[in-house]
Amino acid sequence: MKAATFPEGFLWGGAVAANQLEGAYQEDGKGLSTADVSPNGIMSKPDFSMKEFNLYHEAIDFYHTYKEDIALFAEMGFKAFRFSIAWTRIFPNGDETTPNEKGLAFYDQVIDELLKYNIEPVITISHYEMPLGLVKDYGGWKNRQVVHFYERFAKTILERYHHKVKYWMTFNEINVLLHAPFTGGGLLFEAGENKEQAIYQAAHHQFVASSLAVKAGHALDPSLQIGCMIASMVTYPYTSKPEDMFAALEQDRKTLFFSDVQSRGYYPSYIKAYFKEKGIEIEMEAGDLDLLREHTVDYIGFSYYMSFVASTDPEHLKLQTAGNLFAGVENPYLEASEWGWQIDPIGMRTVCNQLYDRYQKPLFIVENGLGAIDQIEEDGSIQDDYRIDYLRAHIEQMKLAIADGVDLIGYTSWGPIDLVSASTAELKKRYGFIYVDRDSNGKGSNKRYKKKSFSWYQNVIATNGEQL
Ligand code: BGP
Repeated sequence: MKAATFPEGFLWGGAVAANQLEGAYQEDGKGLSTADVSPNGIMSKPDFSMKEFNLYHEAIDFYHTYKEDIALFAEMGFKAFRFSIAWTRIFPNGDETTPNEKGLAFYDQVIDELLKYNIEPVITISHYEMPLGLVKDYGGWKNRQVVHFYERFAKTILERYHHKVKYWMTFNEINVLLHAPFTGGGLLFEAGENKEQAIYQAAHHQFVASSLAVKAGHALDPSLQIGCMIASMVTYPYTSKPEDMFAALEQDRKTLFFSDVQSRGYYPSYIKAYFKEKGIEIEMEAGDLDLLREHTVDYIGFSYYMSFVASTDPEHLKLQTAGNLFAGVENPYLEASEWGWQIDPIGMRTVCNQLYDRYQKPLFIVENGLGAIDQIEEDGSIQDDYRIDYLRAHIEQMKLAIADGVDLIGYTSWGPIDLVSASTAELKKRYGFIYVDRDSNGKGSNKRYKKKSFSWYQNVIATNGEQL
């Protein structure tokens, strides 16, 4: 094993998203978001009538418990905490010209609470939600006007917090737009509409919006670090058949296309060839391509949960497994979580190397973790050794990636406190070091308990990853 250590100042911590933990979905002037009409998670059809029970509405009530929750993160020794700002707390319908002061006041308090403990706030500007008003009145990200509403939102929070917050991300898992277009872009389709055309047009609008946010942030302070964030989806060929290898490469390009544009600043030739083949034409305004080229991201943020497999053999294609947002071909060498996500720590080292080879920019792993069912014992303890094993194995591979020469600046594991899942809208799928007594029906005391992994992670951070 190569000798490796984590650099000093490595950003250990946890990551969450507003809609998955805040609750208080109509408090202090907040408007409805796409998450508020998605009771069954991001892959399901929205319920505009809002008749179905929606766990996101109350979530784990972080809006009211942030102080005690942040105190627990501080006890674990967090150096960083990644969270998103609910767009609808700041611009309830999305197209207002003045922000909602009460919404900003909430994030003032969250940020100050983090700084009190020397925890670096890391902000995702948009994480899997947008104002429902922008969907109903404008058609979501299909519409160019949404770029300007996003720009106003991004500028508002950048101006307010740039003195206190150095690390930003423009869109969570931007590539998920291809797989969950309503969650990723507020997109709904008419019968017969060319979906791919609409999705890539929306992606272009998000790229422009992302560059405008980078531009605005750097104008305020050139030392701000503004990154992209992709759901990494490294793909293995099922066999060494050259056809399988090429299929894997093509599948990876569906992900890397997004970081290519955001980090290199131009549309790669392979996607132009693909657009040509499919008859996809992207409408652009004069100056768009300059903007993309001039305002690229400072670092590559990504989530990593699992790897994927590609095959061209119809027999192999039948071997499906569940996964982060879409099913794929099962990998016979890997075990899977209770939700069918295949566990592959070495894949994380591979992704780190691939992304660093490709972009030569700092990497930030901003999500990783194991969603599992936890049991409270009679003495109130939660023995989540399976979670510790998962995290340990991944952190070991991160260490090796650093030894490989990768510039990795931080690791924020997903859901340090149990929260509502994005893909299935459940609370029984838990990621936390902190257990929340609330079930998928919203029942329970909402009390917090420390799991066994709590003190384990505390020691990992205290020893800067030396003791796993
Ligand atoms: C990512 C999302 C997160 C998060 C995580 C875990 O795709 O960025 O919001 O929820 O996956 O997924 P899930 O909650 O479905 O288990």
